[in-house]
Amino acid sequence: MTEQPDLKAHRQGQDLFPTRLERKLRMFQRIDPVVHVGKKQRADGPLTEEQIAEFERNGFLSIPSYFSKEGMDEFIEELREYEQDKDLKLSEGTVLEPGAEEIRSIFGIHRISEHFDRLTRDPRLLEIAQQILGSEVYIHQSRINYKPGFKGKGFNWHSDFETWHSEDGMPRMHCFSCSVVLTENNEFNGPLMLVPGSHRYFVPTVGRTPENNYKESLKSQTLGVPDAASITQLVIEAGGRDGGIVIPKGPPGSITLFECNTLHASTENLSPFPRSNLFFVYNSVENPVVEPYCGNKPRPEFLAERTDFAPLMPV
Ligand code: 6CS
Ligand code: FE
Repeated sequence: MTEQPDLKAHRQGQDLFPTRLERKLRMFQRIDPVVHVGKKQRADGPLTEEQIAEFERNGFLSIPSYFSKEGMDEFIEELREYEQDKDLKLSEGTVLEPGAEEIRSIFGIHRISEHFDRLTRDPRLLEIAQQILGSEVYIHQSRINYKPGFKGKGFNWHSDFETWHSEDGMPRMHCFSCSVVLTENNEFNGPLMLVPGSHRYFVPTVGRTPENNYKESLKSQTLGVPDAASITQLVIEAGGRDGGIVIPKGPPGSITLFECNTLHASTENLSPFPRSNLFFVYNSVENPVVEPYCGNKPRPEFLAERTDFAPLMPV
């Protein structure tokens, strides 16, 4: 572990989370809270104290069958329609699998569909977001990850915050993702893999970010991947072969909340069946993005909200 970031230098303009440099920097301890409310108000919301404590300790919390399976049907139907929609396939926020015609992700889904927009503001999710972040919130990014059967490729190890900080200009760790399972997630279909406790460290990565990096990184990520030694260290600290990597499993309607800095990855989907998850990234209105810290021009708005930081209102 290296020395902590120099807060005095930060006040003079130095980046608190230096990353994507040519030289390797060692990981250091997190400086921001994980749950952004005091002990007293923590009970104010849908999550129990046990659940909040688990999220704080592990950097994620999975709740199987949070919504009913039937409640997910309308969303799955809408997805099937998107698969047939040629214009949508060509549009900027749609990412295809490397070398294939299959849809990998659709970004900005809450801007495309009223259904999905309403789900981001469903009190059952919105109140969780407010409870964890201790403030009003807005959507920094939304997406559907498709993972078609046989062809769905994986995502290499990364912390989302590392990308959102360097490429989008998200100042601090005051943000988390909510993944909603639309089709069962199991060990065969390329599920999300998380490293418990990894959110407590920031791992700087090596390599300058080229302009328009997102065109590559959303298909296959190479930059922003921590070095093998750091990943190994975090997995060993989390229990190594015994619990160092966790796969939340569950039927449609299950949710996983994971902190913006939790190390995660996923493998290919070699099962015959598609696996679709929805992601809503809730950011605190106190943490709106500024200019990207990597010095590049900002990524497009379908990847990162840059204009509308108005608090989400419940439906
Ligand atoms: O670059 C991004 O913003 C996205 N990429 C990954 C691999 N995860 C988070 C995020 O959606
Ligand atoms: Fe990610």
